[in-house]
Amino acid sequence: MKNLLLPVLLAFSLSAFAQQDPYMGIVPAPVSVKKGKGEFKLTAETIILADSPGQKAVVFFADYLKKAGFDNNITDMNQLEKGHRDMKNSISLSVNFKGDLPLEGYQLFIFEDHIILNGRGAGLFYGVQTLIQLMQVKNANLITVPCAVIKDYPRFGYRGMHLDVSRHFFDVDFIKKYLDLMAAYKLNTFHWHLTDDQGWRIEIKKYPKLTETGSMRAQTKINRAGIDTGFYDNTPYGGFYTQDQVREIVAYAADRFITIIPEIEMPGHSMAAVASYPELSCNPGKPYKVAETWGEFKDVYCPTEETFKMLDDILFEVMLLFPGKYIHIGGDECNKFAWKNSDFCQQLIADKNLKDEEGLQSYFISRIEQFVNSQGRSIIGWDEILEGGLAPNATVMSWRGEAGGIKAAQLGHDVIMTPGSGGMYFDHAQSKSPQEPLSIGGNAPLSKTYAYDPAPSELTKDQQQHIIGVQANLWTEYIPTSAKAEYMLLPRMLALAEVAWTPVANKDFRNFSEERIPRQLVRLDAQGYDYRVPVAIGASDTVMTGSKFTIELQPSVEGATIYYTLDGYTPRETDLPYTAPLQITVPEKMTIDLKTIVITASGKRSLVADMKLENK
Ligand code: TNX
Repeated sequence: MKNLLLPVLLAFSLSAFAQQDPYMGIVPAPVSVKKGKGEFKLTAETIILADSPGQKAVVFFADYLKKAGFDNNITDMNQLEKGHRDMKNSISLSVNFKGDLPLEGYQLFIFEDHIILNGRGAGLFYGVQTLIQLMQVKNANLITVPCAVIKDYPRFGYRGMHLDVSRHFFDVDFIKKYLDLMAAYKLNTFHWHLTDDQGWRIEIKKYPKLTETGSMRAQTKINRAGIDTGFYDNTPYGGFYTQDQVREIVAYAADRFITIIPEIEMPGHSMAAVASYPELSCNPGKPYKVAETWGEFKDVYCPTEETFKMLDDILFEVMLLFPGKYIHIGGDECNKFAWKNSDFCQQLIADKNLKDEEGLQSYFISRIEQFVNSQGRSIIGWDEILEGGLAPNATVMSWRGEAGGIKAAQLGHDVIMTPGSGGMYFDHAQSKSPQEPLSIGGNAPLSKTYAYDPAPSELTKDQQQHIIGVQANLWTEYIPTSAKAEYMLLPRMLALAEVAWTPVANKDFRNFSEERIPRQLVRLDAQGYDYRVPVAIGASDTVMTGSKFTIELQPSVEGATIYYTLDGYTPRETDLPYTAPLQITVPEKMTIDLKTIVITASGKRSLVADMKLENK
């Protein structure tokens, strides 16, 4: 990120967008913003005061300034005489201030001659994130911050982003980059999907074969046909995190007030583990291999005492690495074929008086829950864990729509909403255009993600309390590169942030997509993120009828250029740039094909939007 900040923030200052935007470009939109007049000027002389200089938010802020080329030291406020908090040309970061703030909340006062930021714990950190979003680096000696008073706190305590590192592996540097992004937009929970059929990605000392064998697959399916057809890349693929790397990532996240929830999948999605230790399956004699394609597999963990012992051991090591309250135990898509055909399982169902294989699944999850609870932690499972009866203390992640979440909340269980139908699946395409890259299917445009409300009206006020938050998921079957992961993530993750943080009354898609997203994207550009460039504001794939048209467009990214054609060809940078509203007259019985593309200053390109102007 070093030295990249300068051009981004310079671009910011050229912006006219910010002037009309009631939220001053900030994402997620705060609870309350009162714009002031004038600006604060941060220079080498500015004094940075903190009453807790070691607090992570303070350290983060000092680091940020350093990277932008400002090495102002932090002065310990406690060593100053009383009444010096608002000294001229100072920024003070305080955890000891009068008055209460909601959990994770902050207050930010930006005056012309000083800035005060109040917040406790994560609150101070989120105040710093807002302050950074407002800062405009004018040159190597001057940052300006527009005057304002901002009061802010989150709507939900759980604001999650998931990443599947099994289907494709992402290295430590990328995970850190992902966490940076989450922190900048006030997300606080990283759901790390560490195991699945296609790869076991976390070192477990007691069971080394999990990574020796389970982290490698012989090849990967490349197309999206059915499970048994299609072609493979003939290339071995693998990767895993050592325990040292996991500790490093956990600490990195904690420095950004992000808790990591590790997911160890069971009883299904376990081919990689079964291939490493076939005794975990109901047919230990069968030859197994780490999965090379996607979907549901028939072989799963067998609920033997040996399996439970091994899973407890694994979870024990996992809990030593991850200090958070929750351990995600998966629970989704457990195929019952092997259990139906296993004498052992059928006998167990009879012995334990279980109803059927769903009852057996419930028994499985409850056994694991007992162990996790005995270690002082709690389990989260996908909504299938409701089938056959919910384990007593489990939190449910509702992914197949909201029904599972609603049912769990009615039963008095905590719930995290993450429905694919609500635009929370970032492996779905971002539009219906055939120009979108390969995705798993489904359509989740930015507007759909943005519109999602995790509090279902079917629930009473009390039951609503069980909706502890919301999450979006990034499954990576068709995401083999980090650039594509960023492309699928951005800008939808910013919409997620607003769903999770911003009060419903402050949400406004037009303001979000037309005023704030263009600013945020140019900022992400300079920080080295890839993203999907939205088509020009005002453009879309449509047919319009009439004879005279005035087409007004706006770039979807600040500083970007819109190029267009009227001849049916795909526009590129050699075509006409859009500079003023287009006046187009369509002769009778003719159709004019207006095609537009947005190309950013960094060279990123939008899809081509095709507007057919038809005079019938
Ligand atoms: C379903 S969401 C799954 C994942 C897939 C995903 C693809 C969930 C709990 N299970 O294993 O990757 O669909 O969208």
